Amino acid sequence: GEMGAVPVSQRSSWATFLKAIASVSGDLSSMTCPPFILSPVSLTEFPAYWCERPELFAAIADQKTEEDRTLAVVKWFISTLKGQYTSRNESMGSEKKPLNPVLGELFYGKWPDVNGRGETELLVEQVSHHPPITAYAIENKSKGIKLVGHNAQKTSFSAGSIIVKQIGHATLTVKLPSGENVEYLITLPKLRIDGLWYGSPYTELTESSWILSKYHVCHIEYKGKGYFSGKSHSFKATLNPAPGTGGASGSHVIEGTWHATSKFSSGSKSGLEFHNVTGPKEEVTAIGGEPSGEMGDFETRKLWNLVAKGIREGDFDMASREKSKIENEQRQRRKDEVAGGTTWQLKHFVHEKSDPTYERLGKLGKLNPPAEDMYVFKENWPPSSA
Ligand code: HCR
Repeated sequence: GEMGAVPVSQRSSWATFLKAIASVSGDLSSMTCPPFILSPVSLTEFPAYWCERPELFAAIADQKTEEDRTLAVVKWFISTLKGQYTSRNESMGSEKKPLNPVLGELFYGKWPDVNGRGETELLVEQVSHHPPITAYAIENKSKGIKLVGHNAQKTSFSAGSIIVKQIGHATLTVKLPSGENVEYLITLPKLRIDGLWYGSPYTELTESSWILSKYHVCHIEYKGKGYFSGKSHSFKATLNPAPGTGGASGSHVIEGTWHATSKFSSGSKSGLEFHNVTGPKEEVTAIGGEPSGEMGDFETRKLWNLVAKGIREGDFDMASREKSKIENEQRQRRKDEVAGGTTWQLKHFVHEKSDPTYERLGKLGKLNPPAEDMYVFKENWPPSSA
């Protein structure tokens, strides 16, 4: 077929890129792409997609029963998928290659308190460069809800598509009025990026992911065109009581398309609307992380400012010059560390080899792998203004 969406002058470089990804597998992040497919946004901004419907996040805390709470978690989770996986197609015309964050890159943001839902804070840190790993914490303190997670990607190429296996997980902790903390382990779906040859990549979700707590097991299956309902972006979530809870609540099935709406059925009730993301979302407000309220040199929008400007305005010479500056600076830092016998210190997270919550709750979904590492959030943010 024709490379319809690729500017004529970039077609041979796009073909070269596609041939290269077919042979390089594992990490696409540092591969050079033709300009038309570059995004001016760094991957450190992506965790904001978890909370673009802050009222759904806050609503988790307002539920009275374990079952309603789990359903609220599932509803919030499903409602994040549209932003996570289709928003670049809406804002930039297709999926694009995000900026590859540097080690220690930071992003801070918040969603304001509206109608008593409480303020939600976001903090992101790039905790590894090779391979790229991003850690984040999102917290609504007034509601007692906190999401902490990290993610990395392992990419491969199959039948003309990029397959992205997501590594990492998130844990949502809800502090109940009784003082009890309920944890939900959230795993991440697999992605297939199609439309590559034409130069208009888009994402479809495949296989399945889980939301696991000591009370409930929710398995979410993803299918594209031609399955379940025949529609793109379809999913089917099955929610059951966790083994050993005595089946205190029934089984529920939620089906629909994650970028639009879904329906809930349970026992005699069926066909009730479950989630609906056809309405507006609320983008995060970026904030400076310095005590003065300014952005520091490692904060993504300051660090990549000129690269992003070049990409947005079509000045790719400036973009690539400024990108080289950042990369050279990074190489020099790593050399200096080796020479000085020091290592980079993370600001907000501590890396641990295992995650007890993942191991404990993961058994309920027979997760593979049965164990994963974690980045523990140091909870020292924001610095208390004395
Ligand atoms: C795979 C991907 C980078 C990673 C992006 C992730 C998985 C990051 C975590 C978010 O929570 C969800 C998310 C959404 C994105 O769909 C996914 C990106 C899609 C493309 C990008 C590749 C590294 C770029 C491939 C290059 C192509 C587009 C030319």
